[in-house]
Amino acid sequence: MEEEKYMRRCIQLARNGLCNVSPNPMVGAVIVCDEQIIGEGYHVRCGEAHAEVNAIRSVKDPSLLKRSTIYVSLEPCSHHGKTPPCADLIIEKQIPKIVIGCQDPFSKVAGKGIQKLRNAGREVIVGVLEKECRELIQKFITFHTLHRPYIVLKWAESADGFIDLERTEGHPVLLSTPLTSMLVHKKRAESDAIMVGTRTALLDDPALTVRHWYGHNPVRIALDRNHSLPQTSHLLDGSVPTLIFTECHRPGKKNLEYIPLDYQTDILPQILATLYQRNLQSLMVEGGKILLESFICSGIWDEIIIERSDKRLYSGVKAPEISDKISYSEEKHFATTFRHYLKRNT
Ligand code: AOF
Ligand code: ZN
Repeated sequence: MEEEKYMRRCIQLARNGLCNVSPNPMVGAVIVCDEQIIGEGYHVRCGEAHAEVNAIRSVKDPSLLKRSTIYVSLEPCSHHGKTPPCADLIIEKQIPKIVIGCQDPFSKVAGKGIQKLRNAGREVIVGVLEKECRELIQKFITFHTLHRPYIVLKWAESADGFIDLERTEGHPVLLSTPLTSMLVHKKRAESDAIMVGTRTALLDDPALTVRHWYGHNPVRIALDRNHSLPQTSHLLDGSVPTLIFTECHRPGKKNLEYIPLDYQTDILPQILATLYQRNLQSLMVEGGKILLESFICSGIWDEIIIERSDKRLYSGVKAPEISDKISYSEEKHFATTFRHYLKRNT
């Protein structure tokens, strides 16, 4: 089908915005006249022009717009955000037909862009490759419909199912390989925030930065109820924006903020509400067992990525158990198997 072919191109274009558009969604647009693509564009970076604007700008002969169709993976926006409404631009340029992948879940748009175009007498088709277009912006959809970040739980485990040796100090066992580290750092670069529990922060002293892949560092988050992290911890070094959840407030410094939680009630909803308020659209949780299990037990997660090594540990900290396995796939990278669980909450 022609419509699907052009929508597939929109999705392909949109993916170029990965890592740069959050908290906006990835969006791609294609302009077709006489069965020829005359313009293409995608949303490059949050705060900059939307996909439709870039596609319209790329058209060499603007007089063709009056008899063209614009394909766009997401409903054109109808509101004034950091940029003006795309629906208005499409109307102004007199583009007669608009083919849309899926509706925008953002409450300021949510159908109003489609309505605006229809009110202006344009032919609007909605839902071409809808499933794929929604998949493309799953993090954005989760954030706007569930009012919490999209949550990826990640751990590495041994062939016999341990995530670490029992220890009070000393180094963690290395289950990752240079190749799997690259894949994990790629996932970090795609996240807005990354989080660890107190024990992991203390014992591993992780930097939680993106080093083995290209891309921005996510906001670092750690739990430290009693301010037990030493000042020499990597997480407190001020190199990357970092939030530390504690029981008692303490003044922060550049790139370091302490946020008090009420430990008399469940802290998970409080943490997620804070991240939502701060527009952090996705969160990767990298351990340890207690924190991972608190997400699993409360059913609050969207993806689980397990890096299963071929090494055996014979004893140690047992890997968390997943209670509700919705969809599952496996991928092999030399000796390591990546297990991937996906839950569709939206
Ligand atoms: C589109 N095309 O390429 C994108 C859209 O603050 P702004 O102006 O950048 O608006 C952000 C909102 O616009 C975002 O929350 C989402 O609803 C929509 N994103 N819309 O027509 C695009 N990125
Ligand atoms: Zn727009």
